[in-house]
Amino acid sequence: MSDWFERARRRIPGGVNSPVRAFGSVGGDPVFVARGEGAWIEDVDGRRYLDYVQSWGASILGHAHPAVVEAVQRAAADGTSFGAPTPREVELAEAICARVPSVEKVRLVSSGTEAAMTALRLARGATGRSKVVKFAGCYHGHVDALLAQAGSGVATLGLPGSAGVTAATVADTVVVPYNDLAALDAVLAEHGEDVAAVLVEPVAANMGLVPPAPGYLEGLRERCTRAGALLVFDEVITGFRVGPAGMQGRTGVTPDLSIFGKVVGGGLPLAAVGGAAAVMDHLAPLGAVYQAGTLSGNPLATAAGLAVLERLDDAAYDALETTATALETGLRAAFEAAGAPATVVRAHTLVGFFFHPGPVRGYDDARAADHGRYARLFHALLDRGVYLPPSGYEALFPSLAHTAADVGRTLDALRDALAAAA
Ligand code: KE4
Repeated sequence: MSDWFERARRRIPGGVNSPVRAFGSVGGDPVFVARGEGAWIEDVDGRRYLDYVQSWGASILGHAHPAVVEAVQRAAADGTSFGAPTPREVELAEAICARVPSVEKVRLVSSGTEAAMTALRLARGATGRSKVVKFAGCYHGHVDALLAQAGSGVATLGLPGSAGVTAATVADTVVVPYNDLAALDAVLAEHGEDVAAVLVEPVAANMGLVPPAPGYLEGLRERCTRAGALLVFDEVITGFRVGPAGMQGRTGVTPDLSIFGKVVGGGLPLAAVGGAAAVMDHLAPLGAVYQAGTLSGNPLATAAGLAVLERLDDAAYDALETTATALETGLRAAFEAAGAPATVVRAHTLVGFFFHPGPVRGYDDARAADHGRYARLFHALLDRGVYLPPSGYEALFPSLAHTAADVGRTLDALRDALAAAA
């Protein structure tokens, strides 16, 4: 065990500040990162890795992008936080609204969890309804009411998905399978009048990468409109990643509320919840839905977010999609050549794969994949200088700093790792 991990475990539960970092899904000790630059990270022992985690998608320009570093340094020199409104929060709110037509107003917070929690409370406050529907395998942060798993059968109320979450807290949470409109119909038939929100990742990326089936998002939109429930897109991963207006921009399906994170904060603690003014104005101090945060709209995070958004033009998204496509094609060819039954998925600029013959339509399929094989490949690639997400239930996040040569290097390492594993 590395010295740092040993030291960390003495003072931090599991040695990490977020469970997925502990390598629990893949085994072994986590890499302790000393620094990052572009597509690369360097560990405390000086080993370098091509990084496909990129702070779970936040570092879309790559690590330590000079424009982001300079924007944060300049902001820090003027003070790190005031607990008072600042111009840059307005500029970032305007930048989000300019990119996402469905967002007329936005509230900035410090994490995706906080954005999801706010969206949930806002949906309930705005509709006066209690139930919220989420989808098995989708993750929206560690909000108590959303740490629920599908009860037996599909339309039963949620069961606590974590210790410390009471049955009462998830009593109004209904969990149904992703990509299954009939399951949602059953829920709406039973609870429709009392459903405040249907919360969905428009591309699921927390059960591995599972795109919506054709017509699925349109089906959610139609059903929410009919039931009077708010459709909430959790675009924490897809927002500003798959395009300037996230999946709602790519599909033309317009949610009533959206939550954003990661990219929009440029790797600093910032997330956002946005939507029509008629809904957003229910938030305090205007409305009766309370929500607050000491560091919300933080001057450093808004500087980083603006520095990133202004560099995400059409050419950037084209370049990112080219990189993602090269990865997808190369992964598929390498697995086929190695005779490894795998399903490679690309959702615009996001890439993922399962050791599963496919199709992978939802959480049950994702869990049936060979995660032991993923773990072995993870370490074989780590030994070859490629750092994949330390879990088969995540997605790969190529950045704008990943060059064609980096993708080539990645695929060379993959072919070598698969041959060694054979
Ligand atoms: P945070 O509270 O971790 O900032 O965001 C929660 C969240 C909300 N919605 C979606 C779609 C998300 O993917 C996330 C967080 N993503 C995970 C990785 N897939 C964060 C990694 C971690 O937990 O350390």
